Amino acid sequence: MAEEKYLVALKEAILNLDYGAVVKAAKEAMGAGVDPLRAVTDGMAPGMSIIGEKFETGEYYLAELVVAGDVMREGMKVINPYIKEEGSKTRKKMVIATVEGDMHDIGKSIVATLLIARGFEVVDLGVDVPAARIIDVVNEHKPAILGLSALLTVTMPKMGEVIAALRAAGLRKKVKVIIGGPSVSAKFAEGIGADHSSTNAVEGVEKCKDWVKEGG
Ligand code: B12
Repeated sequence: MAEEKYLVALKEAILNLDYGAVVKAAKEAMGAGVDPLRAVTDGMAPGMSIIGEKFETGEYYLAELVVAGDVMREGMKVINPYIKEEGSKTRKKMVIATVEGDMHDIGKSIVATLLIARGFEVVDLGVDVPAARIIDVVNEHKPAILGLSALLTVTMPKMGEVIAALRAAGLRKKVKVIIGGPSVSAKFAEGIGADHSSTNAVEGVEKCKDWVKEGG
């Protein structure tokens, strides 16, 4: 299929840690009318996964991880303006954050991008966000959904701390909580009292969409 060659070029630009190539591939893909969401989820994201595997096997070091993250961000900068926001009369709010102690933001940013494309108003708090700050923002913005991201085994329990803090503040029943990251599971979500867990941005965003549809 015609889109495939553009997706492969994006993936290879990430794998080659090549800023120039990712910008070029992203511009060419957008120029050719490739679906911008596919460019992210089926082009650049699979490249990032392979970089992760190379890090795990010792072929790549931390320096390469940092560069790969930056290269992906450069690609996102080109693609983001092409992502059309779905028309929605009452835009539902969503707050999203990577929990305290965790600096990984690529997956969370993809989720935020997809949410905006699906008609949500997104308050993205960034990375390394303490529970107290998340509670303050939920109090202030009153979102329909709170999304939490954690990639490290040591920071996953922080998502449970946020939910406990929501409960303590009397906010838990007012907001749905979705957790995400490569190691989350339905069992883990149940254990910490989250409503849903997702290892995949597209699936997670569909769940959010279903929730707000149900809620009217
Ligand atoms: C890039 C990367 C980094 C970059 C991050 C750059 C950035 N700006 O984000 C840098 C170099 C900073 C980094 C640092 C570290 N990293 Co790192 N990193 C990775 C790597 C290679 C890729 C992560 C990534 O971006 N993947 C691509 C995205 C698209 O996937 P994703 O994050 O999983 O997100 C998807 C889903 O999980 C889901 N999702 C994610 N969040 C959410 C949230 C919601 C609400 C929903 C619905 C869905 C969702 O949707 C996304 C798209 O489908 C992974 C390895 C891997 N295979 O994943 C290691 C990895 C996560 N890192 C690891 C480690 C150990 C570290 C360090 C401790 C290394 C060190 N020795 O210092 C530090 C920790 C820093 C910190 N305090 O956070 C380990 C974690 C092991 C563990 N289980 O705890 C991994 C698994 C590598 C490994 N095998 O050792 N890292």
